Amino acid sequence: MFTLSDDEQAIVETARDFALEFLAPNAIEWDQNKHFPTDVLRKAGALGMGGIYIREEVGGSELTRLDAVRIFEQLAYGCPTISAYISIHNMATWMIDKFGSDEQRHEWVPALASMEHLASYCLTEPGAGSDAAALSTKAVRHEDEYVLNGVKQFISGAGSADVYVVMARTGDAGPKGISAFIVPKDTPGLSFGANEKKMGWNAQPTRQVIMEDARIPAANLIGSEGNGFRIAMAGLNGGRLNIAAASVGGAHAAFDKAVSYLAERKAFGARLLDSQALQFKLADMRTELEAARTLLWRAAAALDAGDADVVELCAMAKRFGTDGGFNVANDALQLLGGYGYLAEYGVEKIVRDLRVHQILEGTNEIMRVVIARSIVGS
Ligand code: FAD
Ligand code: 2MC
Repeated sequence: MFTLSDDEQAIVETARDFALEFLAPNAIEWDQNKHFPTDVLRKAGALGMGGIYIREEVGGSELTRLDAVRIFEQLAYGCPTISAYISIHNMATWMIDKFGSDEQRHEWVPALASMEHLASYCLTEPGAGSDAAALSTKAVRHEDEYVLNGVKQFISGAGSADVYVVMARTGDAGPKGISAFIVPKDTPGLSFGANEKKMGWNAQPTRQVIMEDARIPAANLIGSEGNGFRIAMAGLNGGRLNIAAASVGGAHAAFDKAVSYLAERKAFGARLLDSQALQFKLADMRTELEAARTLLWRAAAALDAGDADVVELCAMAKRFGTDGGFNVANDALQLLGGYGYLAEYGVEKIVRDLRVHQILEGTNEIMRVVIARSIVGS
């Protein structure tokens, strides 16, 4: 498992080359200009990165979750924000491919897998974040339509995405009253809030998704009524791994920048890289990254195998990888001294981008809730 086959290596190299050619040279500018590079996303789609673990029959690449975490790590080496958006797009697309009917899969997935269309995942609401099963957006069936009313908060890609996978209440309070829907962008009654001003993740928009009597065909229900929360959570298991992979990739880029800087920078009559104190810091950072990657691969293999402990393993890998990735990037910033604080060196941007990975796709406190429940039972 830890030695890649030629095919697996080629997949990693494709993602790496793409990140170095199209993401890394532009990442600082996109951050500063708050530019969402949809043209570059379509190039990623052409390489099969819009449907990494989607079935080939509907245009996907049908790779494994292990391939996916390796791909997202490489993409994040170029830009964590773009890697993370592509991950969210893959998560929403997978939910349709995995739980949708054949008609839905053939109607929606091919254009998503190629990234001709972009997807957003809509779970969080202003009044329901960590306690996602408390969501209050309503979907009421009227003959052959559902009418949706409610507001989704913090939706990545909103306004630019073409397809919104929306979790809404069709039944009683709690997780069993929730259903999942495909809501196209041109749905009457669907609108978007302002692009949020954020600390990081500036190369992708974050907006409210507002539904006011938004009418969609009843055929856009994914699976059956009452299954939406399980579908949403199943999507998040892989999403959590990919977000942690994006933390590891971003942190690795910051680490490499720190090593290069220390090799050039002279102080007290020697290269800073010759200081054993700083070498020890680098040794710890490198160890953190390897440990995070190893746990990620372990959890991804469990997801591929459908192991019984996959939920808690994904939560562990998310918690460990996003905390470790942030800490390594922040340490890299420190190693660059004052230059680490300047935008042009690219490290402060990585720190800002990685900070939110500790909050979204389930906060790291919620990851501890999930892990703890697996220990004590609930
Ligand atoms: P709250 O739930 O209000 O939590 C506040 C604090 O309390 C946190 O520290 C939390 O960990 C802690 N806390 C809450 N409950 C417990 C508990 N039981 N035990 C211990 N601590 C607890 N959501 C989507 O659906 N789609 C998206 O595309 C999306 N993109 C996002 C992009 C960005 C940039 C951001 C910032 C968020 C995004 N989110 C998205 C929302 C994200 O998932 C939520 O912000 C997150 O789940 C936390 O919810 P909350 O913000 O309401 O915090
Ligand atoms: N995988 C598969 N199934 C899951 C699951 C998971 N990770 N988590 C829960 N479920 C199932 C669970 O097994 C149960 O199924 P059943 O009815 O068959 O027994 C059902 O879902 C309800 O689960 P719980 O009883 O555990 O629900 P509860 O309300 O107690 O808490 C909790 C669930 C806290 C774990 C969940 O609300 C959660 O993960 N909160 C965090 C929300 C979150 O991650 N938001 C991310 C938004 S997306 C984002 O940020 C992006 C950037 C895209």
